Amino acid sequence: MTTPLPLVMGVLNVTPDSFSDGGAYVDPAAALAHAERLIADGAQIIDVGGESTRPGAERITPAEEQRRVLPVVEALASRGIAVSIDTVHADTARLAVAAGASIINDVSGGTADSEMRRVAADTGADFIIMHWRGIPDPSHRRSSYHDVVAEVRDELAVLADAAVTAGVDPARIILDPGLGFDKTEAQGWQLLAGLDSLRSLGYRVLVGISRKRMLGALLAGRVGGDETMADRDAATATVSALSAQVGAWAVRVHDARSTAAALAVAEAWGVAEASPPSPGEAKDRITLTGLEVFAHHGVFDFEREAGQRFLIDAELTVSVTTASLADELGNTVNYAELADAIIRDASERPVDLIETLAERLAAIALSFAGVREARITVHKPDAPIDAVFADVSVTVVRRAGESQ
Ligand code: PMM
Repeated sequence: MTTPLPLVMGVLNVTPDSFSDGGAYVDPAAALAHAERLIADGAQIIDVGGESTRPGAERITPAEEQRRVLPVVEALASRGIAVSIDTVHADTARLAVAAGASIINDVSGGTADSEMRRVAADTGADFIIMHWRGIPDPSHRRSSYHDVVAEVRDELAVLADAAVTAGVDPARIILDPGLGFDKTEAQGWQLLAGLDSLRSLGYRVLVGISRKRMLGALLAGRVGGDETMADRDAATATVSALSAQVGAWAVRVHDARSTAAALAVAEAWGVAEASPPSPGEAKDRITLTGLEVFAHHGVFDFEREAGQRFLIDAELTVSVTTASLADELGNTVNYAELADAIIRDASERPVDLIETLAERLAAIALSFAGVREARITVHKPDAPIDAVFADVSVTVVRRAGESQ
């Protein structure tokens, strides 16, 4: 996997009647504490919503929505937290951005309020365009599609074009297939499997499946007893990992911790896939740091004459298996001999550049039996620089059998 991992957008519903966490965070102090929990668990963005889009939820006035969300947005933004405002109201979006939000998350994709696109354009905020056909209808009267993937993609493309025509920078647009919003469970899975098609429009893509009914329907009968929110969080985290594999920009989740764990797995898997070790390749390390040498390297005459302190770090990639199995020093790199060899070489034959010295020391490290790779850092902490500084160093990494 070469694409970056999706960002984790933590859901903060400041509503008394939200889909899955209704009522828990209406109090601003509780909302802030929950946001901090989400961040500690691995969220990078907090999506603040004041009006539930749950079927049958009470619609509220923009003024009431603003009363709920603006203090929370302001408090989070003032703590340096990236905030997204989940609203279909242009006024709320504008005030939230003024209070520090950097993303407008409109589940109506800019269709519910005729002013929304203009606000997105004027504020320059990121603009999430979600696909919907109205407040979710559990009886799925509006869920008829011939080809849900193509239709959702094409309808989102039209909404994105409308936003661009209104002056929104295309780089600010994020598309969201709107899982659960007039899509049956089967259509939701088709949309996830077809995320590549949505990505082909060239915009960033957000996935919002967290705790939704389609997960409940999937898990019923697949887990012992009644399925729980924890089961839905585990399933959400799995979707997050799979979304990482298709290059989603972000995942919107209620439980950041399980998704952060799943993304860590996706990352490790992707890294290993991108650079598979050749069979039997060593991955063990022997590391020697802060080896002090007094020597006369440098471009100035006074450096050559007076000499100064150099500190050297050496990290060798080897296999220690044979040595550890036999517990036998002769089967590994003797670090005392390595230190002697480095000190001997570094204190002799002065050169102008620590680059040259690092190169030379890497060759010495590679000359030890079994060393596959040498990473050498030469620090020159007392270098003649007319400024206060902590350290200056050069690192070279050389592999056995590769000439640089
Ligand atoms: N789902 C909900 C609310 N806002 N925003 C985006 N962009 N995508 C979604 O899927 C989405 C959303 C409803 O879920 P909640 O009540 O759990 O927040």
